[in-house]
Amino acid sequence: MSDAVRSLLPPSRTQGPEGPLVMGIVNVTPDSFSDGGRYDDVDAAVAHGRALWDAGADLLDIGGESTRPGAAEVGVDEEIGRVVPAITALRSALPDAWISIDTRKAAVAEAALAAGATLVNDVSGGDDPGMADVLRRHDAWYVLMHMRGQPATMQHDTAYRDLVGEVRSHLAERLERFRADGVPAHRVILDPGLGFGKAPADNPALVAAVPVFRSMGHPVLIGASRKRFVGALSGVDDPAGRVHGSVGAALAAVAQGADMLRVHDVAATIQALTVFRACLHG
Ligand code: HH2
Repeated sequence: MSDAVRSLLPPSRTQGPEGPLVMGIVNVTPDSFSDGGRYDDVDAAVAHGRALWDAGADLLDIGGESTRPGAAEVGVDEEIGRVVPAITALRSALPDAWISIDTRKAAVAEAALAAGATLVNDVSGGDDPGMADVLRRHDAWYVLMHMRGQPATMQHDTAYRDLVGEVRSHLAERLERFRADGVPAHRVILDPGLGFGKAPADNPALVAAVPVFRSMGHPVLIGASRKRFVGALSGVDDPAGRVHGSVGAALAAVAQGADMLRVHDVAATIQALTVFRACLHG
């Protein structure tokens, strides 16, 4: 784990100082691909966040807009109305928890940071020109993810000449832009964006390429959880049934040096990580 990410460790961390940070997913949406409609009222979101926290999550990632392929866009006010009450309630229920906001919109990031979030998880990697200013003013952490196109269209063209090289240079360009806009570089985490404008075979290739992304000098996050490529590799259609395959992808990402994992199934991931690390190092 990189020193930068180590400073995000919550005091109550259950896994000890080594190993990746585990970001538990709390989607307060009606339509997320694997858990839409399950946690979209404040009580359900808090109960789910508490369960993930008790299972050992280091951060809770609150999302108010599905980014599954073909998902409809959500307006700023509606997204704020979904995420801010959940963040406020989670902040008071779990004061030690780090909260991350999964949004592409600077105005939503602003409202979420004001409500107590610490990190902005942006699957667009900074498409909103106002994002840098929000990050700078709040001194926020930022996940800069690679996506080609928009969620509505991202699976229309998934051909790359040089997959890893193109993802790397896109991330490098965006990093440079954020640096020029005064965003503190030591708070930026990179993510190659599994499933976002990628063909099925691209996703394992990006996990195997974690060392390439880490060589850019930033921590790396991998989000494989319950995704379609896991289903394709394992022959499981139902996203909720892809836990074992997702854990397999998570362990491979960690073996390649990933610093953070974004997962739905925190308990299963942490159990596997604990045994994996013990056996890897003897
Ligand atoms: N994947 C999803 C959403 N946000 N953020 C990062 N940094 N990396 C990812 O791989 C990533 C992400 C998609 O998963 P989910 O939130 O479960 O689904 P939906 O977008 O349908 O809400």
